Amino acid sequence: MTFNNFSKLKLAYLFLVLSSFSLVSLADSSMQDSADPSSYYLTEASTSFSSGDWDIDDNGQADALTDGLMFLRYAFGLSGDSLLNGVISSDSVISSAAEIEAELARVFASSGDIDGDGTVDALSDGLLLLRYLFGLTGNTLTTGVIGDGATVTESAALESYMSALMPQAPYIKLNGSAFVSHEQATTYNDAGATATDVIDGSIEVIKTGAVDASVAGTYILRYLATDSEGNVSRTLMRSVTVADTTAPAITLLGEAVVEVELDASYEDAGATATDTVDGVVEVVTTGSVDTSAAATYTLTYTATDNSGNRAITTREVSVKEPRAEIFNVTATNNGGWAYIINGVSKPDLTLEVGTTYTFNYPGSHPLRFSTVNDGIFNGGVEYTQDVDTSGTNQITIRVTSSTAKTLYYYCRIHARQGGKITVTQ
Ligand SMILES: [Ca+2]
Ligand SMILES: [Ca+2]
Ligand SMILES: [Ca+2]
Ligand SMILES: [Ca+2]
Repeated sequence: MTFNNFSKLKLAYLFLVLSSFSLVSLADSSMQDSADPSSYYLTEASTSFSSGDWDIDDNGQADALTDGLMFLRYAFGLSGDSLLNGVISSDSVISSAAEIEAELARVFASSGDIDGDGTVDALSDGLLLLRYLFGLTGNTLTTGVIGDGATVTESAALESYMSALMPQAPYIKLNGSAFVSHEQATTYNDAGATATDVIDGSIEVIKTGAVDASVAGTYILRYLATDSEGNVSRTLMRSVTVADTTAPAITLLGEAVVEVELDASYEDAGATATDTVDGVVEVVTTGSVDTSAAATYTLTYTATDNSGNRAITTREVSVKEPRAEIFNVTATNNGGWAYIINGVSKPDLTLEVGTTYTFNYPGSHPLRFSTVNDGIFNGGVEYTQDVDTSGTNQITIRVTSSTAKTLYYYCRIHARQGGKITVTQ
């Protein structure tokens, strides 16, 4: 390699090292996705982690874009923010620049002189480590970075040296968030964790703890992995909070919009409610319907589960405006008197609740009502509830839900002149 090429390569690395841009997008890396503070959760201090290996930020593994770049920047003499910006794993347990610098100082002193020339140099030792952590081997590891005084120059020897300082315990990483809110009474599927080891590769994660999704509470799950040499990863935890946050489902019985005749009786069909956790839940109805006053009334149904989640639904009940109807009444004698109502002789009448009926009768045949056929001529009495006889040759009856269901109209003067009345809602 010419001096010119060597210099270009050095400058390119210098740019990479000093760049303040995020380096995550520049290369494939096992670096964490983001600096989400809830992405890990340790049971205890990571006492199992030794300092002095390439895992500078103590997240459990040595990565090019975190530990490797940190080592390189440190070798360039950077410190503080310019040393750490963008290169700390989100699951690192080291939080201060001082701790990182102390760890770097240890690694530098004990192992930093990778090529054995007696000094720790960014453009030789630093780049060797960065390349190694990127997975480069052979000539691609060593080209352009072995200085004149190097005593270790063969890639195999360099790889062996750096390999010995890779963290030996498995690296464990939680899938999903460390703090999970889970809806009670729904199936909980844990996202688990993954573990990798520099020697064993992908290894099994042992999870302890369980979530009972049917019972509200906070559950702790623990994850760890052990490699073939018995090295144990750090223990990660996940906190799963199971709670009922779903309101009951209310089922309205009957229609949501109801019309009722004036003065009719109204019996509400009500509503039922069920909750995913509490089962059948009581429904409280508020509001009322006054069928004697034409208006629209709102009934409100509320169901609350044991966790305080509340569902509300309503029904509109409209009481109709009053109606009126007039019967023209005459009388005829065909061997006995008979009322003619709207042209029909002694008809059976049907009267509806909510309507006021006016009978205009001839003066000599005063029409009256009774609950007994033919009224006073058959042992009955005159029916007067909601009946008005104050008009001249006129009687009105306001038919309500409390009006007798069967009535008879008769002439107060002549027997067997009337007929039957049926009252309907
Ligand atoms: Ca690390
Ligand atoms: Ca060196
Ligand atoms: Ca191992
Ligand atoms: Ca609920």
